[in-house]
Amino acid sequence: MTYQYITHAVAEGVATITLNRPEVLNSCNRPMVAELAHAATAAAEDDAVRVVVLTGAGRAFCAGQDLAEAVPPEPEARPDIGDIVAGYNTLIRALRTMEKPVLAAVNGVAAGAGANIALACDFVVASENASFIQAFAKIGLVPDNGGTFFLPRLVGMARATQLAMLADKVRATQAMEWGMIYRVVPETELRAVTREFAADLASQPTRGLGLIKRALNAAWSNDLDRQLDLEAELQREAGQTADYLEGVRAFQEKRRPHFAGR
Ligand code: T3D
Repeated sequence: MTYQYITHAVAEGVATITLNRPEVLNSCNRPMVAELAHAATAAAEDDAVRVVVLTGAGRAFCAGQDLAEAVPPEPEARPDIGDIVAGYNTLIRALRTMEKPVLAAVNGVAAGAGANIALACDFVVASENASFIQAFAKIGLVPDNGGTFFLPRLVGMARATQLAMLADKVRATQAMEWGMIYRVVPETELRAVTREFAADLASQPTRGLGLIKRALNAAWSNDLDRQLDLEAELQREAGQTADYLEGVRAFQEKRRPHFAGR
């Protein structure tokens, strides 16, 4: 697939996907969502990729759905926007099910779908000027892209209701204090911190991290018995990896481990 609205580069185990419509704050039209889903799926399937970074070009991360394309100009129009949401769902499923870490480097405002794409990632590192807005209620819509799933789990029902119904803007520092995101860094340092963090994640035992992600995903719906069984199954699988042997040997030999990611 040729990308028109995003860029996608792979180097040293890190796939960087950049939303690239800065003139409209990287708001997503339909082809852009398809490109994002395609790039995320490709990164998931590529064994050379051990970490995925999602970020935005220009001053925003993503202002959500492109509102210029969403509604037809006819005054009586009642568009069926189900196809738009279906496209986003493919993206969110790819981000959540790929068994490798996904890092959102949020470089500015993340609104609507943009906020929830970021929250679907395993780590969110935001610059101090970034903010998160569940903009949906302002235009009569419902949070999508997993927003109604992730938000209550991340910040609790009271805050999730506030954010979803009032569409209050949450600044990066507040989001970190509420447990919505991982880390906040000065604007000028976001790029370097992201590069360093992604490189570090790419040197970790990728297979093991992927299995941790599978376990954490399942913990949202499993009871304790099922989760204990799943942990036993995944631990057996992790114990078969070359990285487990390397980790134990490195510990015994008092040296840094060199993980191959398998
Ligand atoms: O079909 C469906 O809708 C279903 C799917 C829904 C998923 C969703 O994501 S719904 C939520 C959609 N997003 C929003 O409602 C957010 C709209 N944008 C804003 O509220 C503000 O732009 C921001 C708070 C994000 C940023 O404000 P500010 O003051 O920093 O920038 P701005 O001046 O508003 O925007 C700069 C330009 O980007 C401007 O264009 P112009 O005037 O310079 O030519 C603005 O129109 C454009 N822009 C911003 N957001 C969008 C957009 N263009 C199209 N779609 C957008 N979402």
